[in-house]
Amino acid sequence: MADYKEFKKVLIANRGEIAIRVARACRKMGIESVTVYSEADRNALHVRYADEAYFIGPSPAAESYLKIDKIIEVALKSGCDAIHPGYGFLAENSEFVKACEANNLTFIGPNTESMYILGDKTRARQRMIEAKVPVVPGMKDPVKDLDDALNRAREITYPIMFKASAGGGGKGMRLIHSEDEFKEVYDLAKGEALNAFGDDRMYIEKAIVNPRHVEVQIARDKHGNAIHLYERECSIQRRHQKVVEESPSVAINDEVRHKMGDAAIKAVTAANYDSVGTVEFLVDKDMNFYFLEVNTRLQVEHPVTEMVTGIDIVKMQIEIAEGKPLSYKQEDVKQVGHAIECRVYAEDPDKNFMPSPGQILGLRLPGGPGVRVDSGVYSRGEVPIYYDPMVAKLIVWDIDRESAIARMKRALSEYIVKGIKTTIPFHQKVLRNEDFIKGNISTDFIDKEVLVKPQPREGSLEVAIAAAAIKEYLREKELKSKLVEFNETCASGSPWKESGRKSAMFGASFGDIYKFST
Ligand code: MV4
Repeated sequence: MADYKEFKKVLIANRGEIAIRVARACRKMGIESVTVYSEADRNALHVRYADEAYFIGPSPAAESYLKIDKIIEVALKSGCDAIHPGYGFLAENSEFVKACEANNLTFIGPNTESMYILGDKTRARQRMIEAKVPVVPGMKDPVKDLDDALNRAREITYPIMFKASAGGGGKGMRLIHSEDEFKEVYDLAKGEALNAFGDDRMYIEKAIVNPRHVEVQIARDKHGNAIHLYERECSIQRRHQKVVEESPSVAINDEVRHKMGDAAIKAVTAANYDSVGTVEFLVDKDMNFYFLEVNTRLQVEHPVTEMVTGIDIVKMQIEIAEGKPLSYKQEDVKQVGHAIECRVYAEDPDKNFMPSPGQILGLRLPGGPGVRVDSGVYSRGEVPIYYDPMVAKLIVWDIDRESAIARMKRALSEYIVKGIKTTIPFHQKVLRNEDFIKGNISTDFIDKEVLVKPQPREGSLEVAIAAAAIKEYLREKELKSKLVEFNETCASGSPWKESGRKSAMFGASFGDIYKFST
């Protein structure tokens, strides 16, 4: 009985590396891929990779990648069966899912009902408590008023986390140490939540001190079959942006690992979830784990799980959307070796991670055994200012953590990006850090360990730095446009050879492209 529908053509409503990752899965599966692009992305790599690409509007995401009507229109006109949202943009927008359904297009992701349950943090918590998934000790319902809040906080005991029901991913969250502090920030926090989410419901959780962030990759099909693909350790974050992820986590043992996997399956089953997804947990120093939230999308860090399990998660996600039953049973899923991912951002680690957009003047990607690069950019391509500054992910696999760290160091030393600043040197610093090497990492790792250099605090200083950076950006841009003109007048053969030949004109800027930094 074939109660599934194989897709022939899929629209990818995203850009950059993830659009390419999805298009690769499509090509492997014999599915045609259609991408969309904004003004700033006319020459983007995802546009060149896909089988077809359509212009959808001006550079700001609100006028292009977030335009539901426009994306649906392209999907219908180009004859697609389904839409893959990637991550970010429309990936967790239930209005978009409804628009897909209304137009007979399959949304490659979960059903709207499970998205609704899991999208609201208090609702998700209630569901998990009913399903007996361990949650952080705290409230089941939002606070009524300040008095109620103070009473509940006294029962839970300080320190507490005051969280927005509509928040998530660290947004709308405050750590509070005392009753006095709570009185002071109560109205402020509610105002911020209202402003950010249009919803000021807040609830209280006991604060877990120096927690680790460990998440479990799951997959559940439309027939009720569910598996987990083990965990990812994501404690190395900066301002709730993950920087390095790995699998397995050094924070847990096999017993806890299996308990977490089971809890994750219980969590998604309780929400009648039907796609691939991620269940986030906090882990305390005694290896107790607590449910935080479910990410109802394909995640940036999915490759580390692919490397240790050998499972193509995007293919699995597409097959679930087609209505196929899972092709793996839990006992078929093995976690082998160790994988690490470094997210490469177009940011300047020496200037407080300020975005560093512009033209890439030279690019050399690492390779060799156990190395994977999911990159959304190419040499001479532009990194626009309009979108997330993550330009690529470097993922390595090796037999154990120590070897994987060595392999990542080797791969980072091969990775050369010219023209823009990236977080590659920062990753090299993290990988040399003694606590990281020992696996001694919690969510305050970066602030505590790596950013030892004091960052400017004063407003005037920050403004001065921003002004200097803009000036530098404009200067470089001018230089680059001259360079492109020059190269275009004598374009022939490989651009690499060409840039090597012309390097004399621009001093050392190209001369060292072929040199490794080890
Ligand atoms: C917490 C917590 C401590 N106690 N909840 C941040 C992301 C969001 N998903 C939840 N977060 C946290 N929730 C309680 N009850 C600490 C964090 C947290 C954190 C979690 C994971 C990774 C990095 C973090 C950085 C700061 C705070």
